[in-house]
Amino acid sequence: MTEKDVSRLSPVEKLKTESRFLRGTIAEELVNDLPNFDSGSVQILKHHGMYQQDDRDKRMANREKGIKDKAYMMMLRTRIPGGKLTSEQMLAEIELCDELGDSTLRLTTRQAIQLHGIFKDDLKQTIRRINDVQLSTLGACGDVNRNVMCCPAPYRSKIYDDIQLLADQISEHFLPRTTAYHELWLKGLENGEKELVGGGRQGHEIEPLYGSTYLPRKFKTAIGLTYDNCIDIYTNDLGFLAVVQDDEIVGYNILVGGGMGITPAKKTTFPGLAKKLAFARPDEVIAIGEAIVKVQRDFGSRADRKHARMRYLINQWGMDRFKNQVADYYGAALRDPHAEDVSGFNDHMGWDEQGDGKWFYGLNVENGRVWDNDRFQLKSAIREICETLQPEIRLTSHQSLIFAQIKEEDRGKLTNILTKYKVKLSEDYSTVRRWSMACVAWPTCGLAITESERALPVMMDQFESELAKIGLSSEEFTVRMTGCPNGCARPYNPDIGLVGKAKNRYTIYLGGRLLGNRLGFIYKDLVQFEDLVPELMNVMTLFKANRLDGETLGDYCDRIGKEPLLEQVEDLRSVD
Ligand code: SRM
Ligand code: SF4
Repeated sequence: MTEKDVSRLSPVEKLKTESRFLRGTIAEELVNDLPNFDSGSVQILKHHGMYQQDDRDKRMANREKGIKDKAYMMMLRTRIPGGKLTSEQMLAEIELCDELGDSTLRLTTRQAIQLHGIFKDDLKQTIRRINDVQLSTLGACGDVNRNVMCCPAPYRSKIYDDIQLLADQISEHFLPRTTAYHELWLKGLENGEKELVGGGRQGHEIEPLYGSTYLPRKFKTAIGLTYDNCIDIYTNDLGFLAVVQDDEIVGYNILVGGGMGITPAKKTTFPGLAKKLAFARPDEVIAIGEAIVKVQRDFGSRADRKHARMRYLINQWGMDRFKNQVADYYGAALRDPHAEDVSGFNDHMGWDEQGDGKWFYGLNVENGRVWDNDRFQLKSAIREICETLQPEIRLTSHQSLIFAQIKEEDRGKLTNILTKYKVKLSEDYSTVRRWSMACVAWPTCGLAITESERALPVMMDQFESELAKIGLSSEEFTVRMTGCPNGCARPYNPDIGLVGKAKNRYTIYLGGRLLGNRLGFIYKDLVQFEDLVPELMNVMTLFKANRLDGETLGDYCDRIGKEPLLEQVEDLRSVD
């Protein structure tokens, strides 16, 4: 690399290079008296699966009192490929949130679990205890491959076993190899043990895949099924869409370059759906996946983090050049994609048979927050179910969970426990609420501009009652809200996306679809929170009156288009 190239690197690249394979000054900072890490370490810590945050409610309250100090705390994300975990592992996370966290768990939009409110001094203990139950936070965040998603439905069939196995294999194959994680969190450095530093050796000896600077940006992988795109495959950097023939996965369509985050001030940023790259046989996918990661590693932008995701590289190069480069790294030509595409969606909520005489129950968790409060005690219910029935747990990419391996005679026991703790059953949710998602946003997310997790339920109360008035209570469509344009609840491809843009104001996106393979368009910008439901009800009224037979909300909005829709709403208002 020339001096000019080095000077163009983003500051995070310099930090990674100098971190000695993700060590930096974390060890020293862990034993100082400060409640927080310095800004450089914060970037490196992400690769260990954590973010430094502060309670923004407290920050505001403190500011009013003239106190500048922040209430620092850490968020820890556990990587769980395909969202598959045991009752024992779930119980360990619940115990940790009670003992060392803010007493809640957050099920994420990528089938992982987050603990919030962990103090710096408790980090080692928390991470050790997560690892004690064979889970890990390594690679859950940072410039590496993140939690690998796959359909979590626990049907007993080779297809479902195969995709879970592939998720586990890819997760393992793309994990960082540095021993820094083990040294920092799992060994007793505080007892005077010497740090094991991998200095002197070349990057690719220690990190064969990533080298010493890891990837230019986060990288996301998912494995999906054509007839059930519950993991939203098109929003990932890398997707493997299983092509099934005669109950057998014959191969995968490889999709590349999906991603949601945008920076409105930077007009060249855009949300993108993945595009089809090639078809690969099952025994070829990991090697081709590795070649794709290496192309992004070597050619993705390291100068501008806003353009560093793989979709910008593909956009700049075009698919042909990208495909040629992948083939070059793979060492063989790539086949053309198969004609199969996504055609269905299932959220796996409620009761279903596994196919081996046992049952599973998908429990809708509103916006992924597992907690006890005055109205319901979801955390206590999950704890009791895990302790007494010991189900296998599967997390969905819609922030919910599935209790699997339930015997016929235990089905009543499970629902009785949920009812005892006043937990609403999935069957009792309206579809619109059940299929809705909100990102975390306030008070923990440092990037939140508006409320999201705390705002969506309030909006849903109003929306449900207005929908009932026009007879659309059981209409099936998706609503996703985020507290900023980064898009953590994937708001750019559902029927309705609500994206926090300025204080208490949201951009309304319409025209996406449940299948996840179409982006919405901006319908209205900077809409006050209080006006969201009235604005949406205008559209719903038109939809009800003018939809074609069987047409979904997203398809209707896409067919009509933004300007005609706005004009028709104006006409509707003038009639009022
Ligand atoms: Fe996200 C950053 C939460 C899924 C795009 N995301 C963040 C941070 C870590 C804020 C930060 O950087 O300081 C948020 C922490 C909030 C908190 O207090 O917990 C955060 N993202 C989440 C989660 C927890 C939202 C949720 O409600 O579940 C999801 C965790 C997933 C996981 O288990 O790994 C989460 N984030 C997503 C998704 C959806 C997905 O991957 O399917 C996206 C859009 C897809 C994509 O990556 O393009 C997403 N998050 C972002 C971005 C924009 C990335 C970009 O390339 O533009 C950021 C900001 C950034 O990276 O700079 C971000
Ligand atoms: Fe935070 Fe924005 Fe992601 Fe919501 S979308 S969790 S506000 S970064």
